[in-house]
Amino acid sequence: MSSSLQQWVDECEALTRPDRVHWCDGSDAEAARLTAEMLEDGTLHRLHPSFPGCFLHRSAPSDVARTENLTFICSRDPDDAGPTNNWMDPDEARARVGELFRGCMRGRTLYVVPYLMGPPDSPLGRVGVEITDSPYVVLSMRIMTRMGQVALDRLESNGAFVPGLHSVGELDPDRRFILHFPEDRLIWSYGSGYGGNALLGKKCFALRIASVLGRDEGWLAEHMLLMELEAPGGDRIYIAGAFPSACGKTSLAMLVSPLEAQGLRVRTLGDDIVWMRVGEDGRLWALNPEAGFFGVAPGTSRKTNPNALITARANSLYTNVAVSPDGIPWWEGIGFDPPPGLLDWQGRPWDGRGPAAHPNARFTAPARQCPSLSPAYDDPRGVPISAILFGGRRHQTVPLVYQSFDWEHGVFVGATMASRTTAAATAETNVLRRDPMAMLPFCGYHMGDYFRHWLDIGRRLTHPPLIFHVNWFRQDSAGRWLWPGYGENVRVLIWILERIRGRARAAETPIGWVPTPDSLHLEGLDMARPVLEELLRVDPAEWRAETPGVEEFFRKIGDRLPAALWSQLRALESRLASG
Ligand code: OXD
Ligand code: MN
Repeated sequence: MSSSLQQWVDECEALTRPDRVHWCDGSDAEAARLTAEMLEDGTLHRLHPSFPGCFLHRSAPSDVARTENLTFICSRDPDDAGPTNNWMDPDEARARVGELFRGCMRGRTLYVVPYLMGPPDSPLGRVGVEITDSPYVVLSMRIMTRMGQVALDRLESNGAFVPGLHSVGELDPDRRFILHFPEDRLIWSYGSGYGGNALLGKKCFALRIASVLGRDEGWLAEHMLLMELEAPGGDRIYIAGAFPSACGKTSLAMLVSPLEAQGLRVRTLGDDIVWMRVGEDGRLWALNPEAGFFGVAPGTSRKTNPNALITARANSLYTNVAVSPDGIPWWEGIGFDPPPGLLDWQGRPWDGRGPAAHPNARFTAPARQCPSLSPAYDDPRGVPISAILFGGRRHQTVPLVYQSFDWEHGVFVGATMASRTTAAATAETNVLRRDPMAMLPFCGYHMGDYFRHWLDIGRRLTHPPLIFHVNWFRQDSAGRWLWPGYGENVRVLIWILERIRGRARAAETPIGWVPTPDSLHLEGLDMARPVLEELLRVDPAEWRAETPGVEEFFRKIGDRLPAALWSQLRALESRLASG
């Protein structure tokens, strides 16, 4: 064992004063013992036998989502955190939150959780070690990462790891802090047991700290899904897609193609996080560092995402879903009526008023169980990316799909994307906010430097992926969805594939290349021509109304915003003026 790891564990033990220290090996026996203890103390509840190895967890009602307002980047220089992050002075953070950690594990067990992000033997793989007093976090990390001996083996050969100290504390939102020390590659999380706050391999390491590692070492850590599209004849391309939380990354990554009989099929590599590097061949190579899915349950049904239901049918944790008296999970949008005697997410008999499942209820399920998992999922090299998608929830203005003119314009498209907020974070929902590259809550450094890093990566790519923006959420004037979404999204992917092959037709508009109505493969889909035209419409007047918001956002980023993005904005304005 690495002496620096032992030393850090000793320091954490001295600070938090647990009754016991347990080093996790990730074994089945360990998981069975923790599960039995949590069933005993009521942290977990058994589900129906038709969900083997699955358990329900009900969180504290004030601890149901990521708390962006309590998440801080503690860089030495506040400018390195930039205007889009909360910043706390690192010394102040250590003093203030150190006080909360002092003695907080008395009466509890301190678990040491070594974990590997990325496939074993991948040059991009990284080790993290989480110290936590939550057995629910341990079981979740066992699903979401490659946990235990595999990580210790890797540590043995290289010694480097990202330490993360976590305690649920008192689960009090007034005593909750999610802290990142980018210079020390260190994470401290206190006062929450919720996935994005407490499973430190996920947002804290694989996005915020990894984005800083990527900046310093020349690669990218992104809030993206990763998927494979197989074309008739067996050709495969790989697509990465950045969408804000709870905007359908999981269902897109697990899409069941209605055109499978024609040889068009989608396979899954990841639904949330992608690490990407420039390959020696000048292409962008990507992998999913995670080993599981932490998916939003509400809205998941046999129609919207059958693969997710199958994936989470065994060996999974369900958090804050409703449940029938005999232990069948239920949530809004599951596709069948609530069973009699339903208990809501807090375990109370559901009275039919208000949501039964929390809108951010989750399943935590092993990737290996996903029926559509790509064989390339575990490839230590990752996969070469042919297309990058950016997208969000936009009810107006933004067409179903458009292609950027080139990489730099694509970076502008990603940098200026916006979306309606969802229940994945504790803040007002359904308000439009700029969420560049879907990284607003996850970029561990200054957003202007992050955009520059994207531009630099582009310069190193001799075969850059094409960049697209997609929007499944456009509505008509009566508020009805124009596009069916889910499996039918494959039709947009086909257009993208054909653009890559240089075959699909597109019309040049001020915002980029938009499909001509006849270039989309819509056979078998009942779509009236006026609806299609509305979906693809680019209205210069509506877009002119967008640009002041972009300008305001760029001004907020300040003088670290690359000049190239200002030029892109001015160029867009002039195309719109003549459009
Ligand atoms: C997530 C999120 O849980 O983005 O993936 O909130
Ligand atoms: Mn996410």
